Amino acid sequence: MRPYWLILVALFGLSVAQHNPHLKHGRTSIVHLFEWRWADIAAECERFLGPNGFGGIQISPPNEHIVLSSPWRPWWQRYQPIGYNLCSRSGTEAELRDMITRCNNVGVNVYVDVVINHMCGAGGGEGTHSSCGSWFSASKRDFPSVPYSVLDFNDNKCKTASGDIENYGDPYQVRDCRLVSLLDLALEKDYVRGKVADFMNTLIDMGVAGFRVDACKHMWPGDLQNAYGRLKDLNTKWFSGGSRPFIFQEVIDLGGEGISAADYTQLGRVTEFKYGAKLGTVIRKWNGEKLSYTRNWGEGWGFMSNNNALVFVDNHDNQRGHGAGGASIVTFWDPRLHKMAVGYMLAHPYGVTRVMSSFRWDRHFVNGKDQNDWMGPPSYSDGSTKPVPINPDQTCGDGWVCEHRWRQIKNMVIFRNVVNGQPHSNWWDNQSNQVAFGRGNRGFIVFNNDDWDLDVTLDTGMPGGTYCDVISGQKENGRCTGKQIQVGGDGRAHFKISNRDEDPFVAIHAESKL
Ligand code: AAO
Repeated sequence: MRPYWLILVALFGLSVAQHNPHLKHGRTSIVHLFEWRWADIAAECERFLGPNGFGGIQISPPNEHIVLSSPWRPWWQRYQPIGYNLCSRSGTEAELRDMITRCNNVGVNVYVDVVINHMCGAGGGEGTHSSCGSWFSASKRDFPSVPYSVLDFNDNKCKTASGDIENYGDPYQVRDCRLVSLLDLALEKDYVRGKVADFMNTLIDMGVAGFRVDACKHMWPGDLQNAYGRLKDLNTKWFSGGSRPFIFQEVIDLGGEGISAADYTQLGRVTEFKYGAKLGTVIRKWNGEKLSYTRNWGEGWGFMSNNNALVFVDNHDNQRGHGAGGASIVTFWDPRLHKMAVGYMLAHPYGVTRVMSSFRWDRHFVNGKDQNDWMGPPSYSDGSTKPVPINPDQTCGDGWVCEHRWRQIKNMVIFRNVVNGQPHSNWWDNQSNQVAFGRGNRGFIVFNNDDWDLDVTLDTGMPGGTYCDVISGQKENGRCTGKQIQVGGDGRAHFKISNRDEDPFVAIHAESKL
């Protein structure tokens, strides 16, 4: 018989392993290519993400989903599964497989957004209006392509009058009832767990590195643990033997509900929603917040432990008023603040970082609510998604925002790789909104979010020399295209940042040295 402690060690090892994103070549960040077509992602891995040190991508749900006409092809139709066939708005199974292979070949991992809590909405109708054309009936709870039948849903378990979640304070409702009327799968059933695991294992065989698991708050941790336990190790064509899939779970926990993020952290990482909500408040200087208060950013702000956190400035929900975080969230619609917030996140050691890459839509506010928060990606009149064209200046066209290609953000992704493993060091602040910190002797960043100039000499902890600022420009052919920073033999350097600069921050790192 195995000693008890050995089993404990084995279990602990298993779950901790699911916290590891298996990023390659010292890379550190993930980018969410929201609603991109597989063909465009494959090209982006080869032409941009690989060469610029991006570690991985989160892709939109690849499985068969409902196709809706009212509203017209909303982005959120992909959060209403019809089955686990792999044809979606982003492309075919063959295109998905090709993309995963090509991204893996340039060292960029693929993380799949999996929707396993539910199928389509109860009012989803009956017919073949699904992305692979499979017939289904929402009212009969019949999804023959899986197959799931009326026996595989939680309708009998839920105790609310509407059958929907009515009170987030009641964990039973939140897990057993329908989230916004979405048909709630009975993940306590061996059969359902098996179907979910088969779906995820198919993706593991194709070479993905892990999963963003949607709506985890609405599933019992024990059911998830069972399903995750059925997952294979990653494909050894690209990952070393015994590598567990990286799991990051979407749990919105801003405090004050019966369910907390901590219920899930032993199973994998969890999305830290407090991070973007707080950082937005600080960068906007709301509620008396100041950048100088972020000296103890991370656990010191009440966030979950560093090893459990997946962090982001905004996500596909809260950039358009869905999910949680509220008005403080800084998105590409406020580009100057967004670049600063993303820069801060990428410079700071806390968490596994995810950068958002969005599409533009026609915002139309009535009484503070965006009437067009449903709008899908740039599309042709038949509803098919447009490719992502790349402009001569490397930005994207046709409504694709491509924040990840903005020089400041791309260069901070590289900064994070260069300083990986170095401690947070050499903090300085002016007790207001001017702050600076380093990462050991590998990098240093200075922010001026005050309404006056910054003009100060700071101890950077960096070796002496001339460095290119990677925000106003970068190092190119042995010279700086933007500001130049002189670090003396004593590690001290003079910084001048006008509050009117296009981007009021400066960053230097070991590889931006001339
Ligand atoms: C669509 C329609 C619905 C329709 C449904 C079915 O919009 O009207 O009933 O189809 O026909 C996405 C869209 C949904 C869409 C759905 C399916 O966002 O609009 O519904 O696809 O097509 C909760 C969940 C969280 C979820 C989030 C949106 O906990 O898991 O809602 N996010 C994921 C995805 C998301 C997707 C789904 C899940 C479903 O990222 O894209 O939905 O697959 C509180 C709770 C949160 C809760 C929010 C939502 O948050 O804590 O758990 O999130 O409420 O309202 C303060 C509080 C904060 C609170 C927040 C908002 O900030 O501090 O805790 O206020 O009240």
